[in-house]
Amino acid sequence: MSDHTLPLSPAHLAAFGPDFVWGVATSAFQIEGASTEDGRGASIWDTFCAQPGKIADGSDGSVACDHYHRLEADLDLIAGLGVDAYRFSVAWPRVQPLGSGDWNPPGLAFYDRLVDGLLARGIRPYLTLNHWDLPEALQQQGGWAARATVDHFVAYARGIARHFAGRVVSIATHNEPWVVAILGNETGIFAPGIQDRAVAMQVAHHLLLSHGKALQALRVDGCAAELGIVLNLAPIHAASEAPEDLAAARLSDGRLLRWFMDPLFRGAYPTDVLEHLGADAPQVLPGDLELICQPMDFLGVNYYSRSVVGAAGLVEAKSLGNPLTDMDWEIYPAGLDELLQRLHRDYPLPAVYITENGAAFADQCHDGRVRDTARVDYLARHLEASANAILAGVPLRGYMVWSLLDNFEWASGYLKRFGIVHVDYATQQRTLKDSALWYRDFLHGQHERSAA
Ligand code: IFM
Repeated sequence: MSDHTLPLSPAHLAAFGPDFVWGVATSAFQIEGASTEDGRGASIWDTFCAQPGKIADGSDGSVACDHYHRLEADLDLIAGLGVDAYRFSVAWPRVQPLGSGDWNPPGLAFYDRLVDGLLARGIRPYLTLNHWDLPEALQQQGGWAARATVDHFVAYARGIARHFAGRVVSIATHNEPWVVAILGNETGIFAPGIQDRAVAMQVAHHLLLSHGKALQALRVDGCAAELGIVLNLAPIHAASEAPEDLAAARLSDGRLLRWFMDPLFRGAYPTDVLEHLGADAPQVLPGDLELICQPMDFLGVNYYSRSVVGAAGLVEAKSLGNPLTDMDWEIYPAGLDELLQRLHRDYPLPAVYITENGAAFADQCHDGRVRDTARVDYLARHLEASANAILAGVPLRGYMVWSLLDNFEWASGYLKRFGIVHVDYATQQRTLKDSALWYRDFLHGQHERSAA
């Protein structure tokens, strides 16, 4: 038993309801390792990690959590938490090494073992097709900036959906297209490391287009899984009421949230952002926006913090007065409720899932125990905010903790720990942190309440 008490009120606990889906989330590149085994092709993240200075600790994804070789034990670990669902991603270059053409049977077999192992343990598989690890072979042909990549993605999506038909309950096309476009192609701090705003916006458009085309194709194929996309969203607050700060915050909201939500749910890009981009706006062909605006079964929302923006740029989180995580992200649970209610007000939402929420802290493992009180508090307060959103009418249907395991945190390497399970990278020993014990007890309580 964890020795934390539950800070949620009975009304908050009841808000979730018996069908609410509780889960944990990971992604392929961050945990699998085995990056050159069994026919896996290279991804853009393998290439990026190999470039000196790109990853804070000089590390890469070649071993990560060695999940590829520890699958059965990790599945038992997931089952032991009592979750309903496990959100994972398929590494495109593991199943289709060049991103088009031949499939790789050993790669597919790994995900067969994963999906069947989840089902055998009574856990629902939530699959993400693209969690950033684009096959390097496609990057060589222009990556997401090339329109041909859209059709390669659709073929990949169809192959995966057919292969796992009847076994996965949910398929998300992309995880956080803003990150792929902006951090990967405008600021260049993520793979593939390009610094070009026009390229970034073309990438964003092609990601959205590939989402819409894939959804359309999967529906034609009779895919029965719930279909949707996962966005990283946040409230953007203005640094002050001054008109120039308000305008900067509005533009920032346009680039993060409305750039993705408007075409997905309204079939149009926001005009203020298009005007701001000028010549850097993407090339959009007739019919593209209709394709992007497909009906969706769910919207996945990844929430970590808010942003405060002024005319001078992003206000440093440490000046805002709230506690920070180890990423220097402000802890701001009220932003989750605010965000969900705003989405509900502004868009015709399908079912919403919090597909990621969690925090990195500098955890220490002593005598087999990790006392990550701050993470327990973070999770509990965000669950409270989630319950508030449900009580306000938001169609929130599920919540997944990011992340099951400490893992490869992209440009931060292994320096930042997001897991509710501690990983000792030297031994690959897994240790349930207090937050995992707390989540397990919380879920046990929720399941008992539902059964009563
Ligand atoms: O680790 C990432 C994940 O891959 C995508 N969403 C944010 C997480 C924390 O940075």
